[in-house]
Amino acid sequence: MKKQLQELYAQTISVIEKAATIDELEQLRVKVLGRKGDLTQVLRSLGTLPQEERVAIGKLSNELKEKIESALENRKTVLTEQQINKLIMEDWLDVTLTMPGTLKHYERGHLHPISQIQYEIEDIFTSMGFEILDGPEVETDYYNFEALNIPPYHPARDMQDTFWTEDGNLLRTHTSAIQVRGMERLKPPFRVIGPGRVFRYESIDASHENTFYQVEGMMVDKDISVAHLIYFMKTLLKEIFHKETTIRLRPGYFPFVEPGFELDIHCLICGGKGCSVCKYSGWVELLPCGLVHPNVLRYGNIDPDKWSGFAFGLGLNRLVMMRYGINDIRHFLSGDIRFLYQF
Ligand code: FA5
Repeated sequence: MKKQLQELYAQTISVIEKAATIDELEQLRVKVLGRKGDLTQVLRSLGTLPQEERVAIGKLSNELKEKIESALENRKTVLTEQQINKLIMEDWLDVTLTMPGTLKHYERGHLHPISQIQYEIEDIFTSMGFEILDGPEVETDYYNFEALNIPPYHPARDMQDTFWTEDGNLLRTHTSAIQVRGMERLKPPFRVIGPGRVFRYESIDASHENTFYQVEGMMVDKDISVAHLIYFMKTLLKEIFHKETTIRLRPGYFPFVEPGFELDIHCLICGGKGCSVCKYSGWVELLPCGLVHPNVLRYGNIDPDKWSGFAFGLGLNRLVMMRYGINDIRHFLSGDIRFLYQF
């Protein structure tokens, strides 16, 4: 029996050394040391041996069992290390890898065309001494309408229908709300612009969105006149289009300015021939403006007998459309990456 045990041991050790996977080791462990394993059977049969032999064979069996267990453990450690090294070699990732490399196409993002032009406008106005203001997109009725000389009963509210929250606030319909907040905070003289996103309950077409961008502008000083207003508007358009553009100024009604104007630009999509963007009129409404109404100055705690000002509300989407010849406002929010890649 001693010889049989030693052969079993030698055989087991040789298989352990050759085992290539942890699974193979486990199968071997079950075959030799499991409940019905070869060595377990020997230990079970000890009772049939004479006393002397039983002690010697029992001792030997236990020694060999311990040696096999430790050989299994050692081999398992070696195989685990090999497996980890293999994974490291095969599955590694070079986090410093950029083009040129295995990546065929490396996409770089860029600013949306509306942001690009907004930043250009901010540069133009800051170079002329204007400060940039911000305001909340969810506004109160007071800042969006009331302080702009549009009381609750005023029909001008109908032109700017919007989305209301359950607590009586609204998604601002124009950036003019920013000028009211600005007047409360600043002491005249001052010059500010307020770019931002605005919302309206609107029928969508080639030149109307329900979510679009405006840039508000306001200058309050002594003896501000329409001449100042036209100077700043012309400077803005010249800087943006890098060429003379044909504009027209016509009377326009906004309760917060008096007199009020609509500044239209000759449609650059169709060259004035008529298209869906200019509604076949050859002109695009771009820049309503006017001299600030005395009531609005009073709401902003500014004395209209001492100070006067102009204000404008530029339609940013339409300006970008004119600059790049974009023939439908819906492209801006379409999320179509082929559109965005062009800018
Ligand atoms: C206003 O929003 C006034 N707050 C502008 C203003 C400010 C007048 C200061 C006087 C003094 P209006 O609703 O016309 O005005 O909008 C201004 C510009 O936003 C329009 O000329 C147009 O270019 C753009 N706009 C208006 N509605 C839409 C729309 N649904 N989609 C895209 N652009 C629009």
